[in-house]
Amino acid sequence: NLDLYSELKELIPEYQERVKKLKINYGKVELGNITVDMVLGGMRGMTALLWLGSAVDPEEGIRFRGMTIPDCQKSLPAAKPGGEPLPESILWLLLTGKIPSKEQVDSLSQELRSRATVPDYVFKAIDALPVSAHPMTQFTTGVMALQVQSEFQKQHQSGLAKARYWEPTYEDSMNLIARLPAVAAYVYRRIFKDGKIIPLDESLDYGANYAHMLGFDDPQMLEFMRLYITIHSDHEGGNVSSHTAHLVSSPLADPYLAFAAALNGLAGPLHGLANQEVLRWIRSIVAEFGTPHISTEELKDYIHKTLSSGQVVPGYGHGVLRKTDPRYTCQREFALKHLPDDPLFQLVSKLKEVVPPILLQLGKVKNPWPNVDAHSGVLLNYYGLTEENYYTVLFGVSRSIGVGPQLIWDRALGMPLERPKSITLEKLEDLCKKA
Ligand code: NMX
Ligand code: MLT
Repeated sequence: NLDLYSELKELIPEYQERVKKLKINYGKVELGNITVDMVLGGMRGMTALLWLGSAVDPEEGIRFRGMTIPDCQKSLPAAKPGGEPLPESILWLLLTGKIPSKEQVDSLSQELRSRATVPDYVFKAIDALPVSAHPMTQFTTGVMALQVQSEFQKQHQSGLAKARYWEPTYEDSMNLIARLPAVAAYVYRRIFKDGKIIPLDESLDYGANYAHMLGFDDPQMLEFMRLYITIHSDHEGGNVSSHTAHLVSSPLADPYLAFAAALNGLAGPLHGLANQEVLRWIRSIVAEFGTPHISTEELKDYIHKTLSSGQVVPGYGHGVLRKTDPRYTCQREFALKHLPDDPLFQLVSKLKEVVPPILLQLGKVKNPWPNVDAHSGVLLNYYGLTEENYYTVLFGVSRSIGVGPQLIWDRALGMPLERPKSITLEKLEDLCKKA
């Protein structure tokens, strides 16, 4: 099949059968015990969600449908031979579990461009906010305004049968993914440039078009944007943004409503906003010493100062990972290839040596290694996207490519309303005393 919809339609009965068999034959199989630590510790290590697109191994990091980032770089269609994967490629892979051909990816690029028109009232809704509103607030407002065109909401109100829920979810998810770059680019240009919209270029792929609409056309920046979107797309189901989208869509809130909620979680400084915080922190180091060429001792002092003021070191640590994030590593490889002499890149490299031993000394940090956010800012900054308050919007656009497919599968597999049980403090104490 050249088109994604037909490919998916063929796959759905097979997956439905697999899930049905699991429910009937293995419903009582235990996946682990729930402990007090899990209830009081943010549900770490508790396997409680079905997520098709990707899985995170603590030691190895992300695999997208079983493929590591280097596998994706090797096997997924790119804009040019040996180039970075096209975001359309990862979207196809996440939704179907299959590596697409270049023709399939080109057809998906075309489909996304054909869905990309954003109604004028979306820009007007953003315009109602002060320019000083945070880019994530403006972006999420745009997403809420896009919801006006939800097919799911419309068809559900007209009595759509449950077996067909996935169809308008597909429409909404694809429209959402297709329209986000124009909304996100508008936010950027409104706040930081002249406010004029740069129209979509019919000859460009998804990642390149987003960069182009922001106002960047350097071919290296376009490649970086393709890589950036690909690696930020999905990180299994338990991270705050993906989990939020899954939860909010479970009572049949449409993909726009679910994704806007996800973005609000992404805007938290311990999640997606960390990329903004990293560049702000790096800039504060440079400002303190008046140069990016800082000695190891000076850096150590600065890190201790950050920690003793009660702040976290942004870009370090993770809820699941226990090694350096492979998304950090692939950005480092990109930087080594294209900007090895950039002073901020060199500072980021030095931080990777200096931060982990200090975090380890604290004795409580489970993962002292850098995560995805420790690196992205210096690359964006190098290519001229210097406004760090905008960085989480880039993460948000990318995350739609992981969330959209799962929302479609949630409806195709008839996933129920999510409603875990909670416990009172008294009951918890009572149970513990008896244990
Ligand atoms: N700097 C200082 N302290 C830290 C850090 C850090 N980078 N990472 C963890 N800790 C502390 C943490 O605050 C906690 O302290 P306390 O017991 O006093 O509350 C303790 O170490 C144990 O935390 P962990 O179990 O290691 O980490 P957890 O799973 O709770 O949290 C993060 C994970 C990612 C929230 C945490 O590592 C962090 O705050 N990192 C900095 C922010 C960041 O980079 N976030 C981006 C994550 C990736 N993303 O894009 O979402
Ligand atoms: C993500 O990409 O969502 C972050 O690494 C956070 C996570 O996985 O918990």
